[in-house]
Amino acid sequence: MTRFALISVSDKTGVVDFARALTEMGISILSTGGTAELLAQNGIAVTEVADYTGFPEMLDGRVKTLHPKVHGGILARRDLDSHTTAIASQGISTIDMVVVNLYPFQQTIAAPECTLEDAVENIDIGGPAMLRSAAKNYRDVTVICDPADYAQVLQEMKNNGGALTENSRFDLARKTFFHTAQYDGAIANYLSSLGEDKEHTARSFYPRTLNLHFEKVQEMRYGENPHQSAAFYRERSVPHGTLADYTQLQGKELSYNNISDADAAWECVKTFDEPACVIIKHANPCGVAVGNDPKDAYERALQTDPEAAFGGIIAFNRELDKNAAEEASKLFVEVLIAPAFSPEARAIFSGKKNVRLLEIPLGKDLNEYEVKRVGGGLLLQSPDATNIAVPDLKVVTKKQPDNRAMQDMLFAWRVAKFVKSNAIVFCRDGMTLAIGAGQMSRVDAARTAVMKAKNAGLSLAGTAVASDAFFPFRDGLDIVANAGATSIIQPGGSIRDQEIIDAADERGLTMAFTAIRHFRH
Ligand code: 93A
Repeated sequence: MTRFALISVSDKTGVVDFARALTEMGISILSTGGTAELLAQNGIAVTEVADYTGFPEMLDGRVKTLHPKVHGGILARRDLDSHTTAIASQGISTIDMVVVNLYPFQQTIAAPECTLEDAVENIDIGGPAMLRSAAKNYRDVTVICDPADYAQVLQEMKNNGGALTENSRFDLARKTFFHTAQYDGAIANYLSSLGEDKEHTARSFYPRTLNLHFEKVQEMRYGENPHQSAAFYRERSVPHGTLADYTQLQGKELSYNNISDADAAWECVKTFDEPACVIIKHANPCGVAVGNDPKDAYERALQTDPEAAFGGIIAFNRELDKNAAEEASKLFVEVLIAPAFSPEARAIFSGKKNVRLLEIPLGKDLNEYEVKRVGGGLLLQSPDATNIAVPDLKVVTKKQPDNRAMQDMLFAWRVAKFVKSNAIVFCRDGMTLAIGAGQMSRVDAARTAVMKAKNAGLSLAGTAVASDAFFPFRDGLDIVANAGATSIIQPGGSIRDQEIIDAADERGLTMAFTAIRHFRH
């Protein structure tokens, strides 16, 4: 019996070699216009679908494969006599493999000059119909929607007498329905992002309806607490250098809290250009420092709060080398993250089987949206992507900052962005000295930071302080000044700004406004 594969692809990567390998296994190829032409040019025997159906491609290609001879051949159950006789009586052959990838809708709409007409023409109808028919009939048909699967399919066919196992066909079917759902989701998102104007040209960043598609990476033993279940999902195309781009080199399975804290550590450390180290506990930094090298940065970061760092998550923005690994291995840590680990560093941690080592490429890409679940709903926002520099600051006090105060303020501001609100961060010489995080009042955030510095035996004399939002009253400012701070960086924008500026002048401080706020909840 002749076996048929139907191949119809927009992305023609690898299709010639794949089709050739199929023909060498005795499989006959049916194909659509452009794909058939390419295969024929490469010396592969191919029958055009139009010749097989006796029906020409029409309507500028809108109708190419939407024909009972195609869909009957895919959908017929081979185990039912009624089905096999029905197709035989109509001269329909079974189609045992469907290889389709779709019109590039997502790439089309990504182009800034894309019109609604371009988008509509790139909505594939026949392709998803074939994919869905084949996936539905996975017991008898192999469906391939991704060129990345060609090699594995061929390998399995060779090892398995020319056919895939039912398990593999099921996996491919599942992948296919995810793919067509994502494709339709992209179309729905696009159409519901269009404005009400006649031309539908204006597009909103936030569509009226939203389809999000994520793939499960793992289920955890539990969630934030042992009585909660949990799973981790990853986007189909992960932004380069974000947490989900990780490779785990060793260690126990990542937990829910590990992943959440590792994300905070990594997002913070990657904002620094110099060698930096960030130590996170319960989603807040408990030590951040830059240094001459990773070891130096680590030792400085650890000084802020060695008590809290116990069982923490540590991230570096440089390869973790032997020296830094030796130091970090003295502390009980849950996760270490770096863009690379030297062989010596790997060897040092190989004796500590429980420590999870995550390698993540350094990259500046961010999520398209930040997402927060609320009861029955979802909050979306763009990521907090701003980083300020010296020219963005407005010095509001009589006293001007010297270069050192300026650098300290910028460093403190960078860290404050990653501290849960209300946040007060004391820094000096590229390291944190005290962090007050997650307080319901700003004055308590200041008190907490000062108390923590005292506990750690650290002096706050001559420090810069960052406040993630404006001081509503002068009390918070007085507390940080009493503790020894000499410069303050904050957004400004309070109705009492003048009162706060006067207080800073009275205390002989220098203060700069950023006009940007960094709430983080
Ligand atoms: O215009 S369609 O929606 N109508 C169809 O009947 C149809 N059949 C296959 N698009 C259709 N296709 C798509 O054509 C496939 O999904 C594939 O992306 C593309 C391959 O066309 P060609 O082989 O001519 O390059």
